[in-house]
Amino acid sequence: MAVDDIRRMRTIGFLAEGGAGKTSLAEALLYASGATTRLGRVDDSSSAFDFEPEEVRRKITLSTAFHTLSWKRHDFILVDPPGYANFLPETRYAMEAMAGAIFVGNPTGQLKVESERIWGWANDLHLARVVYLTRMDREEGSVEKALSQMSKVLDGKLVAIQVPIGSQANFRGVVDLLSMRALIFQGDNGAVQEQDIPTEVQGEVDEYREKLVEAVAEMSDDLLARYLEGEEISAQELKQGLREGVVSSRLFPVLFGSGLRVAGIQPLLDAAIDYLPSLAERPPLTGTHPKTHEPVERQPDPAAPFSARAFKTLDSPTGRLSVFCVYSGKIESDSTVYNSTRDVKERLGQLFHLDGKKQQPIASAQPGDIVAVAKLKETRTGDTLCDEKAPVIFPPLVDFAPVISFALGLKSRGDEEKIMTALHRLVEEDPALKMSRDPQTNEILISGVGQLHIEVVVEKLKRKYGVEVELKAPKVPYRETINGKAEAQGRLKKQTGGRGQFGDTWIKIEPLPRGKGFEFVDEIKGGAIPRQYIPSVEKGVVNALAKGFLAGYPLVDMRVSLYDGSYHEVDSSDLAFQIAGSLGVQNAIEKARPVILEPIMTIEVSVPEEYIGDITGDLNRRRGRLLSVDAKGHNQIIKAAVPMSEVLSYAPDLRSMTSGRGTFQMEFSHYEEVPHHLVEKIIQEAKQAQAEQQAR
Ligand SMILES: Nc1nc2c(ncn2[C@@H]2O[C@H](COP(=O)(O)OP(=O)(O)OP(=O)(O)O)[C@@H](O)[C@H]2O)c(=O)[nH]1
Ligand SMILES: [Mg+2]
Repeated sequence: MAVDDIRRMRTIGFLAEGGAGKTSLAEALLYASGATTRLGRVDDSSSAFDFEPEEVRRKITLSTAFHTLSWKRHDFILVDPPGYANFLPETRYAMEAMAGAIFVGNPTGQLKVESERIWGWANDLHLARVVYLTRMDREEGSVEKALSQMSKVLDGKLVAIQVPIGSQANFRGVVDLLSMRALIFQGDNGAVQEQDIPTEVQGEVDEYREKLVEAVAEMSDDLLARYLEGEEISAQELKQGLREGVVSSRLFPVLFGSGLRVAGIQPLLDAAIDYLPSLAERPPLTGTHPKTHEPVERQPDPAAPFSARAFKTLDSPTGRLSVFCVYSGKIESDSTVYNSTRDVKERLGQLFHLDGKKQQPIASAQPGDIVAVAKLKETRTGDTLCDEKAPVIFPPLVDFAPVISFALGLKSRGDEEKIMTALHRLVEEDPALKMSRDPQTNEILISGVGQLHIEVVVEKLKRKYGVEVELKAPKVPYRETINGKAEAQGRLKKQTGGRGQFGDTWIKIEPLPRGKGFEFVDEIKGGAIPRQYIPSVEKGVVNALAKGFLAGYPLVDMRVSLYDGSYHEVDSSDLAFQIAGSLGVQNAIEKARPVILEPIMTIEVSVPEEYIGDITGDLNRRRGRLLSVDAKGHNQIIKAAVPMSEVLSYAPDLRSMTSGRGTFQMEFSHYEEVPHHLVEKIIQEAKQAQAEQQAR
């Protein structure tokens, strides 16, 4: 691929909830454009995008994959990320590389919460989108139903630019509302033939053409005035106005088809060219200068200084592969760039485009390109690469806090080092995976987005690095907090041999809303405590909060204010004030009604109708709160909020309750106060664990 004009490039992502049909649609685009000679399918494991063994086995996308194609003198790079909740960090990172996106829905208009979440991220990034409703061969629906359903949850103006002809087995074509011609599907490769509009859809066509013209006219005062005066708006003006609406993410055109049947695919390729922007039409990217910290802008222009961001790392059989998107300038194979995040130079070897797992060597890359390069020494996911003479650092990637943790049981002690090395490499690949040591038990902990995320990690450990581990029930990350306000003194006065230790603090504490964490406020006036000891007090407070009060769990969601105190010219020290701060906050907590918080998960259980009673009854016994029950195909989706401590081993329980027919997904939602009658039990268990630890 060698495009001289970057306006003829389309770097396009597929966005939607899990199982929507993104990968199937991407395969259809490859096939229809001639990039592949056979249609790859998720269901028979022949997709170029889902190639990792863990993906093939589950038939879902776990990791973003890429492919190039050419269509009508435009070069596309397709970006196919996951959609299931457990893998959304990967999706979010891939969105940094997209210049535009195809949002995948279906003609029923039903969308899951993951779709809503991804749509929200796309809004944050001002990402231009066309909406493609796939599964027309299967699902019953209509323009009216799809648009009204989707409009309930997606903010943004959806506007049909096609009306489907027939549905399900009888789905045969679409009417293009711009050209006002019917496009009838021909053969199996997504081609269409133009015909007159069939009379059966004429009414619907007139209705949605009118809505389309109106929506476009509203984009500009001039067009609106002419439209209101009844003047005809030309096809060219309509297309131009629509493009402006899409590029500025004010309009979202809706198309119909079927990825699996390769139906309505050429019109989608055309729409991607006509309406989605290249990177050149995207706003400049803002970063900061690494030395001066002044804001720096990078225009998506090949003539500008080079800048790029590594947004993905792959541990491939041939070594580590860094994938980056070029935002500005040009870069050639075998050149040296500057990693501004780490302040090191990196020598790039051969640059590649990725076609699934295949690497295609390229000589150079420019804005809009997604490029892979092997064996970078220092570069990690999220780092900025740039021209050393014009340095910039782009903002770091969004951090996803882990919500579920497991302790790793090792098959043999000697494996420990091997596992640590392997885990380090997996963490490099997957920033949402965190690894730590339990300070109490010294066990290796891995934390991630959900059960499935962690299970996949365990499989990869075995396949890629030959290490086997067992997952042990995650420990519940309880927290503590306070329900009331209090003030107290913390005073240390000791005479140790010669020199004494003196520190005296007055501390006020009050609760903050859930999720607000910890705030320290310095309200010392008139030098009651010298400046240099204020950080000492804060450090003492932080240490005390980390140790917990009731059961040893960290205290959160509170404001601690230091408002008075006293000191001694000779005997005061950093340490004395740390201890005084720690004592002060502990004395205050005692009076501020301390409580224990527990993590609450949202769980979505999918079961056949006959199990609803059993499942909801069981969730009830687990202190769950039912949120909704909705039909989805042949199954019912039960949604509930349930304390994490009650669902630590839900997977086997659900399996036995439903003879293996139920599935579930779980995600951290928020923290809530533990009911009174359970507090004592948690305190006792924590004490026992501490005692066992000390006995060891
Ligand atoms: N009938 C029909 N089935 C489809 C269509 N598109 C996808 N499917 C099926 O839906 C299932 C999921 O399709 P995928 O393409 O893997 O969906 P996805 O959005 O990539 O899923 P994840 O990447 O795992 O989030 C597969 O069994 C597909 O065969 C379609 O247009 N019609
Ligand atoms: Mg997929």
